[in-house]
Amino acid sequence: MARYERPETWAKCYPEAAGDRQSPIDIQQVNLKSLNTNKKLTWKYIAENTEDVTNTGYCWKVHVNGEGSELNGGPLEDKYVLEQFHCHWGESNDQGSEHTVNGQKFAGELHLVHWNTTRYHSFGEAAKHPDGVCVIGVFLKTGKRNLELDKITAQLPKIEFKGQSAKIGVPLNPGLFIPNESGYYTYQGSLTTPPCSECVIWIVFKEPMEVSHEQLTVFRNLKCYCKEDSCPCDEFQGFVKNNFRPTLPLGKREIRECRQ
Ligand code: BO1
Ligand code: ZN
Repeated sequence: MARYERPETWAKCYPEAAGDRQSPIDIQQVNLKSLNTNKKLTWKYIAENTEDVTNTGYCWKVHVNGEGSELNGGPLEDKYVLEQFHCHWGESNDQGSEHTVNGQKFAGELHLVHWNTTRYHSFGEAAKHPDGVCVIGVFLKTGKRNLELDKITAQLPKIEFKGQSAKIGVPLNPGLFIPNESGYYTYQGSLTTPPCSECVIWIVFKEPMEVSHEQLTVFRNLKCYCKEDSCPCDEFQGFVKNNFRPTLPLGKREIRECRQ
């Protein structure tokens, strides 16, 4: 994406965005089936492998060296490794999440993006297959300051402009963002930004993580344009906020619930 186009226009350039397995969705109680598995969902991340944080012009994104990380069990048949994590947020605390629950929006949503290393050799290859990617979604709600997230917000003033990156500099365990003892919802969907590939097994936790209003304010100070006036990208002004895609129809899909 050269610049942030409205989601309604994505399908012109990215035909998959008009498909019938798109994300996000509204997770409605009436549609839930229970997840029948005796495999517990488990994850392991290496705090030292969290590398740098980038202002993409659309969100902040932390790149991870997936070595030694592992996500499996629950609805997953294979082993997945962490590639990156990023957030979506609103201009105010009453919106910002991509998924909604019975129509309710949260202040934001963290996405931990994994790909299937049992079957595929790269993220790019995995993204061409229906079981290639697994994204864990965790809702953000305002409350206590999140100390692990502080390691990211501490860097954001250094990457005010699109395209800038900074080292995290300290070990950061993304597993600490995942709520303990929380059930989750799972369904088959897509990437929520172009190319909107229909390759994602979504796992959306029921329990939100708490972040402070001040931490969200730091997110909202990121700019969606480059520092150089000469930059060819055609975005000149504005802050990164409301970077969530509206929900799309569930269609014939099922949402399965794991009550924990
Ligand atoms: S999301 O988690 O559904 N919001 C999402 C949306 C888009 C991507 C990932 C997650 N995009 C892909 C890019 C790839 C890149 C990969 C990992 O992210 O299409 O080019 O390798 O960073
Ligand atoms: Zn996302």
